[in-house]
Amino acid sequence: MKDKLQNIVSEALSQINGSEEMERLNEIKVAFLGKKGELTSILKSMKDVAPEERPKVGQMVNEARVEIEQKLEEKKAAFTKKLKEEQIKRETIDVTLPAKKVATGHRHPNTIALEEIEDFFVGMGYEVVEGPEVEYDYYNFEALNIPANHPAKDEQDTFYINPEIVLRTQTSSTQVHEMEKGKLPIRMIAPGRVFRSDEVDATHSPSFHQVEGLVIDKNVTFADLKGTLQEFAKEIFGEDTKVKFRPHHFPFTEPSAEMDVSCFKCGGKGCRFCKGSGWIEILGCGMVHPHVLEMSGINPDEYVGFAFGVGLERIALLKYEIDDMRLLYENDDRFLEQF
Ligand code: 2NL
Repeated sequence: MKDKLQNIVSEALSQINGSEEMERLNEIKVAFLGKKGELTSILKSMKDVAPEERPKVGQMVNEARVEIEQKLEEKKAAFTKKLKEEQIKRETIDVTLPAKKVATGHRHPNTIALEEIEDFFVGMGYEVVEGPEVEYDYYNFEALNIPANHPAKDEQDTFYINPEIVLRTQTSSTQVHEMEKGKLPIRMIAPGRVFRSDEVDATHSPSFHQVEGLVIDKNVTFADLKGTLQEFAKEIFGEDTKVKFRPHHFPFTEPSAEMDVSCFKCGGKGCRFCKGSGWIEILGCGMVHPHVLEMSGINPDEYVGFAFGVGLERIALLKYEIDDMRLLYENDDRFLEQF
């Protein structure tokens, strides 16, 4: 009986040692320790053993079971460890490999230009104020001294919702609302979308963007206007930029001017970019017309102001040397990802 047990144990151990995968261990367990297994069959043959021998045989069978079970556990642990090691090896990440490029969005050239403009004026203590795109005719025209017979009011140029309501043609309307509030002094810029009934081409669009500026205080002079806009030009087009003011006419300012900047491409010598003149027209400006102040409830004997208006697209096109405005509205990835 003892020999028989030892044979069973050594057979079990050798099978366990020789096994090459986890599943095999289960088969061995069933074959030796299971209900119909070899050890169990020995227990069943106990009835043939003399009663005084039975405890001893029982103990031997138990020891054999424990030995086989221990060996099974050891082997199982070894398999688990090996599997884990293989998995770690398989899943190792080579941190030295180049990373996949993550596609990020790009700011639209208009946005970049606007943020630059806003940063400059906010730095000078101006407030950024936005207003409605749909306006009363009064705020868009009348309050700005634009008379009823002015060509800008023509249906050819302006989108009318009804005879009293328009899509704003400039963001001055937002500034008129600020003036009406009566909180002085005012230092503000009004950026936003404006509308004009233009055919689409390389330099026109029925909807584009403008940034207007307005300063109202006591003792404001044309020199303040010139100094402010000269610094603005340097900020946007570079430290070496020179500016030139040409007399002009706007109904809402008096005197009025247009400002040119020296060509940042050729430095003023004259090139294709500035059409040989060395100068590029940038914006319109002037001292706020006393009648405009008066209409919004500001006493022109006490307060003076200067104002200016600049086309955002014009700045973006110039700055990034884009030769067709339509590119700004098509949202073609190949265009936008260059910025
Ligand atoms: C241009 C010219 C300009 C203004 C806008 C303005 C606003 C108020 C009062 C007086 Cl509330 N003026 N705005 C003044 C001068 C020129 O824009 O060519 N813009 C693209």
